[in-house]
Amino acid sequence: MTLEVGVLGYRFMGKAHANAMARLPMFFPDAPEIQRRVLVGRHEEALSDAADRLGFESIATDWANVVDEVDVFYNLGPNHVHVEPSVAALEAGTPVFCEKPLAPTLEGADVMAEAARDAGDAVPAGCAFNYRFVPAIRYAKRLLEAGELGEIHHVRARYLQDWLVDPDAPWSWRNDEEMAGSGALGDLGSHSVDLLRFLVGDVGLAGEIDRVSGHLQTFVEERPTEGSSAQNDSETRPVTVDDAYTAQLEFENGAMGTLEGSRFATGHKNDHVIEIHGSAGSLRFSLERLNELEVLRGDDRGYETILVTDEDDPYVDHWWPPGHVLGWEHTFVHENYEFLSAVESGSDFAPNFDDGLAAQQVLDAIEESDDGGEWVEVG
Ligand code: SOE
Repeated sequence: MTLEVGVLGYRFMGKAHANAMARLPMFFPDAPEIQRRVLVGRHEEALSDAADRLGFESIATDWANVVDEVDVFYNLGPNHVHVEPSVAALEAGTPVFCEKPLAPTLEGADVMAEAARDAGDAVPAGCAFNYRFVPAIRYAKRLLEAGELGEIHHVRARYLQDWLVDPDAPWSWRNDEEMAGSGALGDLGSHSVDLLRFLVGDVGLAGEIDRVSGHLQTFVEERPTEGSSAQNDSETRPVTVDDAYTAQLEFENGAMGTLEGSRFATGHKNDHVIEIHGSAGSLRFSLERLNELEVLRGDDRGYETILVTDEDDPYVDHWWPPGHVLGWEHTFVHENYEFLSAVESGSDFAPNFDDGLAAQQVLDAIEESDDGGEWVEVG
């Protein structure tokens, strides 16, 4: 059976997922056969160009006409269009793959998770946290699950970018609370929270994040609209989200965590680092060196760098001979493979909408803590 896929959104994420779909038949021959059936967006001309480039058969300017016509619906639009089309698709019994963060608000994420539960297990609803599909991250999870780090005491994640440090960088939907929900917190923090939940969220490890203390900061309060510049007195729009955030976490089993995310970290382009310390060892992962995992065991004096590029490492056998490293785009191929396979077999996919909701609950508690100046319980 060929799965007909409809995709809403044709910019950054549209490109990343279309590229992944195109790679599947070449590198994952057991993946379901798919047809890039229809690309959905608002501006017909740009949409047509994108459909040609990304290999879609047709275009549509109204998602409502698409969600029950296809076998799978991808929601890759800005955060404020995540809720309505995803819920409509699930109500029509169409599996949904939605970009992160699941929704701009906790209320929206709740509605989406409920729609996914109502649709039932045979209709997978995935939240596209692509970093779970980095081979080194899955390798780290295996180590943690095997108890090789022992009892977990500290977890740390920082996700640093710098694309807003220039006050003249143009305003976009990502600077607007209505459309994005939050700033660095939702965009970058959702990845950090999800990875920590994925790695140490099991009851046998640190468990879930129980309570948080958060701090949000906006460094530049307004930005020029696209095509104008703050210097020449031109039009500006207010920035209504955070540029950066920090948080302290307490996990169910007593482990301590710290999070940091910023769009103002000069010189850091896409720098996501995870560190975990347990009673039997420590590990360190950096997205800038995503083929490596650093592991320190017992009382070793330093970290050993493990190259996660062997044929028995997760997903590597599908690509090149050992040592022929993978990149950022491969994470999308891996998640598309898993998601579409789940659609074909009508089985659950993780991360699902409940995982998206769980991340949103942590983000929401961080914001509430910043507002009230106190620790906040999650959920
Ligand atoms: C933001 O700059 C962004 O594109 C995020 O939206 C993505 O989720 C992240 O993977 C890279 O950075």
